[in-house]
Amino acid sequence: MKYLLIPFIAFFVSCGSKVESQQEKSEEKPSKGFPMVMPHEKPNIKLSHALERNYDAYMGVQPKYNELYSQFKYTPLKGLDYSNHDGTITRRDPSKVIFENGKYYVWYTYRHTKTPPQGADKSTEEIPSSDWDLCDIWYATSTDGFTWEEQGVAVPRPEKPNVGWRSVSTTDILKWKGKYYLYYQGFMEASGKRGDDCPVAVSYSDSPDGPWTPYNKIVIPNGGEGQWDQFSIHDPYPLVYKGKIYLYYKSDSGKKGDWVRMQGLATADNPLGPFTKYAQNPVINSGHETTLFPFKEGIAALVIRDGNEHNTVQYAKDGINFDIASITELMPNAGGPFIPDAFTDTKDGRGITWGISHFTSVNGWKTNHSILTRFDCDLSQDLNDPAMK
Ligand code: AAL
Repeated sequence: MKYLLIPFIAFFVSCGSKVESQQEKSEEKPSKGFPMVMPHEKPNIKLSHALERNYDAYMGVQPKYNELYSQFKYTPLKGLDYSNHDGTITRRDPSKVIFENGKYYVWYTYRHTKTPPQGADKSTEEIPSSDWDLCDIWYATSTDGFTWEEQGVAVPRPEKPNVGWRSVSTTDILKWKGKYYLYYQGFMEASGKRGDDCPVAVSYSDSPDGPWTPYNKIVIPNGGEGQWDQFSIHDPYPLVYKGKIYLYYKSDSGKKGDWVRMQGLATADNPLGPFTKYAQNPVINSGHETTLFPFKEGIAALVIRDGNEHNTVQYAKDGINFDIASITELMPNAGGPFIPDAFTDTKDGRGITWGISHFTSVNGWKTNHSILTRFDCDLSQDLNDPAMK
């Protein structure tokens, strides 16, 4: 008799296990997939590689929530003479903007030559090879950041054989213990004749209005034979961070027509050096010109023109290990931002909202002159923070 019961028992056991598995299933509440309303915090569900990146890499799940995302607006500068467009005058590669003595200051590459640039082969003592050949460092001041008054030369080209006798260009400013330092590229022959082998020189002053004393020594030398920064130390860009001078720079490695532009870091305890290059340079794998600023506890970078990661804003919590924080467009070439805390060794960088950059006019493939412009953006912790204006 009892054997007759076995199938009935098996049936009820299987139902029970079905009920149990349905219960288990309902307890598992199988994922409905990624939710319709994008959560701002990383959801506790299995994500695709791209969604993992979306939560782990960027500062915000969409650009509008990302503090390090911005687009850029441009405004011509009033007060500078823009009447000349024959290529004989250029203003380009502005420094960061500082605020001293109740006004803003900016320094930049200035060229006024008889002819527009003619390329390295046709260059002479008077004919420039490129837009940044036969240049001096000039400066301008402003009370509102829109209308500027050109003050004239700050650092002229020195006499031969001093560093920069051919051209001084692409300067940036450092304020350190009450003194001012202008770092710049010091060309010893026309750019393009391997004159891009320029190292970095520096002049110093007790006032942003000068007079400036050239140190007349190379403070950041070219890299050694075969090193990535052998041929050029461009766009010197000093900040004060972790109690030191963090000077970022760009180099062109590779060969003519196939340049690779990346950014390195050199640090020092004294503005006149010695500077120590970071052992794992380059620290940014893309970018042309250098634009960086303290942000929260780290350093942010505008990675502007070249390389796989051009058109990105990047961030390094330690000022060294950079990751992409956002992707953007129409970035300010050679941007020189106004950074209220560039030299305060801040532990909570406020960011940037405006600065000076340049546009370059190109005849065919030749760059023949550039003009300065103002850019505005929102890469700040608080756009309405009065300190950012
Ligand atoms: C700029 C900068 C450096 C180069 C030249 C002038 O974009 O990278 O300064 O030497 O071009």
